[in-house]
Amino acid sequence: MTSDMNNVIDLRSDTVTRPTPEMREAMMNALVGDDQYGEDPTVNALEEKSARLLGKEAGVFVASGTMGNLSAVLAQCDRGDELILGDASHILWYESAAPAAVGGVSPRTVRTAADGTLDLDEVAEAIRTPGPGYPPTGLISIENTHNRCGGAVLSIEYLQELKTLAHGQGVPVHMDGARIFNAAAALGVSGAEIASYADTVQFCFSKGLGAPVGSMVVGDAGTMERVRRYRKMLGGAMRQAGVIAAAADVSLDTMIDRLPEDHRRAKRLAEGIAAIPTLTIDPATVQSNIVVFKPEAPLDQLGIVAALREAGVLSNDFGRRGIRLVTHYEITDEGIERALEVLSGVVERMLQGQAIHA
Ligand code: TLP
Repeated sequence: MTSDMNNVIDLRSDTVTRPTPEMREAMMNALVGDDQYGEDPTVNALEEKSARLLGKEAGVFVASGTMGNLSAVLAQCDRGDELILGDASHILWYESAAPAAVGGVSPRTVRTAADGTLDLDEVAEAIRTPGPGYPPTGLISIENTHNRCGGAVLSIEYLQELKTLAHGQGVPVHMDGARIFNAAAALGVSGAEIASYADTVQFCFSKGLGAPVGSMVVGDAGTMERVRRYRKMLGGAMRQAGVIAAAADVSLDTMIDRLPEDHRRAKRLAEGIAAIPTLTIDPATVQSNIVVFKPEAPLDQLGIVAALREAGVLSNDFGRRGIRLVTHYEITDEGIERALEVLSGVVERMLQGQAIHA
């Protein structure tokens, strides 16, 4: 059953996607074993396939993107180390301060630019020189695509420069690539090309790829051994996890190539929104499947989110950044057009209401 069939257009996130019939079938038939003995063939195959796909030595299947990011941070930072990351990054905003709270790793934030990049001079300045009073820089984390920056995609040139800077100072790079395949689709390059500029990458099966559960951390074999140990410590080592790995495997085979459809629909959504008075968005900035627009005064942002919900269109209040809409495989062309009609009706009614009360 899709969101459209339920008559609700759920644009809150691509995390809301439900498994496809093919995924459910694969889950039903999955070969399983005890993964903590390394005996789940479906998990083992998924880890190998994911590592291969991203050009890395090894992979570790984890329960969520948050667990993937955290175990990658713990594997590469000691307590008291600093983690350089953007002030708009998902790790900083939405992961319950996990690196600090769980790992004793101190976040050192650098401004995130509108295009999702961290200014390289600022990063260079943030990297510590050794000294007894300074916390060592353990890791630099970047996000690609960038959630709070409206799905912005980091360019290959930028990734190259960041890697050169970081490695020049002996600091590894982690990529929160929850949506790395969206980035690859947007740039027309392979996931492996993008991943080659980071030491570790976390990506999610449970977002645009439509699988119900799971993320993967990939990197060199030694670091992945450490990730596996931290996954256990975090309570994330599973048993017959092949049941969920089977759906993730189908997502790699069937969902990556269709991501450009989501990007096309996001673009159309952005263009439609740009044509509605008092809503602000530059469609040229929409590079992947995330659309963030800003209602201008006198429109009330929370009022719009509530009125949309009432009319069966679900969106996300994104604070000062505006309202976030995310396209995914359950959103059709008709869904986009209907969402635009509803949004334009909501705005029109609000503006009329304002005029009456003026
Ligand atoms: N993002 C969710 C919310 O947490 C905001 C969403 O709806 O977009 N990295 C990035 C870039 C993400 O967008 C997310 C989830 C995660 C990590 C965390 O993944 P999960 O939710 O699996 O822990």
